[in-house]
Amino acid sequence: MRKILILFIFLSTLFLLSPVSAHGYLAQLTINGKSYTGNAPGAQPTSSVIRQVSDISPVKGASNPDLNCGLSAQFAADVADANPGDDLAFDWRGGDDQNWPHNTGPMLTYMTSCGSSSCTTYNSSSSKWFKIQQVARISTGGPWAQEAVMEGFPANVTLPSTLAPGNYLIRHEILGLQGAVSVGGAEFYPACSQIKVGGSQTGGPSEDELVLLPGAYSDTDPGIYDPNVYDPSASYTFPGPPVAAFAGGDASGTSVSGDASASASAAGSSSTGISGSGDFPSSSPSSNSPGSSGSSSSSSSSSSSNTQGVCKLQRRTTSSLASDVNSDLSYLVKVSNPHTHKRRRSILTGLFRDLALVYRGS
Ligand SMILES: *[C@@H]1O[C@H](CO)[C@@H](O)[C@H](O)[C@H]1NC(C)=O
Ligand SMILES: *[C@@H]1O[C@H](CO)[C@@H](O)[C@H](O)[C@H]1NC(C)=O
Ligand SMILES: [Cu+2]
Repeated sequence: MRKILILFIFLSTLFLLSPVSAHGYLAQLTINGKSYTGNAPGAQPTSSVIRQVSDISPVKGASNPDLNCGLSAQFAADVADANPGDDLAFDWRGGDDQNWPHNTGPMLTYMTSCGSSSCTTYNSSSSKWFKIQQVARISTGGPWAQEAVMEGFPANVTLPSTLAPGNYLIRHEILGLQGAVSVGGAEFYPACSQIKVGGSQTGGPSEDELVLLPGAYSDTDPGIYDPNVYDPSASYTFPGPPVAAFAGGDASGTSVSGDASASASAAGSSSTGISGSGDFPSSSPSSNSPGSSGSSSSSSSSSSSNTQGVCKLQRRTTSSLASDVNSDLSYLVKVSNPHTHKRRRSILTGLFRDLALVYRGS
């Protein structure tokens, strides 16, 4: 009886203390000091420049169609004005507008042209994307840049200073690699924002820098399945194409370990599936490739096996506080999963210690 009582107290405490926002979404984009609010997943959408996603959970599986702009991303009603060289700040939040919960994995930024009309109804599912920036650990042996986001700071991106004017989607992506020691464990968090770039620059990507999303990644890419992800001195290989040369190339990344060769081959393998939907300024070497087929023939054999269980359970447990013993137990099992956040682990360790003391004293 006493054991059951203690277990009950333990479970109740656990549910009251446990952070529920294990995942998150792009809550705000700031361009040169002007802020645009994003709609939380599930919220009645208000006019925004950020495409609303359906859930704070990650996209799982490198060939998942939602890798494009996030889970069931919807068109947004507004467009933000921007100029080449502008500073962008992406403010990611956890589900309850707490801080972003992850600190492991890179952040990558892509863009695609929406063509001659505004991005408000542009479907980018077969669009060609180029990379403008990527960050991993801030230095060899240092924390991932993503850790600053966990501490409440936005992720910073600068628009290429020679970017040609036009309508663009800018896709900021966080990879949650806390589970990347197993194939399929990586969490993808892409978020697309609609911008209109002014000015009179002429820069753009070259054809071989363009990729499909999904298409550019595979679940077994070294930067997606990464057994050394927790080794601070291990080098990191970014997935996807290199940063476009006009945006500074890979040298522009703050990461010490951008790897153009590995990622170039990944991009190359998907390039047969690129359709001609991106139209860049004529000055750019990348005019459309009309002959190519539009079908996304991503060769990655990724299992899109759904491993979102942890997130689902966490939300279920809060909505039905300690009612369903089965989900409580599976929740406890999940706690030992490497996916689980460090902070939660330390809370749990503390709780277990306290309970052990109470129990022994009885
Ligand atoms: C874009 O097209 C894809 C493929 O047809 C579709 O699944 C998706 O819902 C479309 N996106 C929007 C926002 O309409
Ligand atoms: C973005 O810039 C701000 C201001 O300089 C800084 O405090 C923050 O740490 C930066 N974010 C990241 C992820 O490095
Ligand atoms: Cu998460």
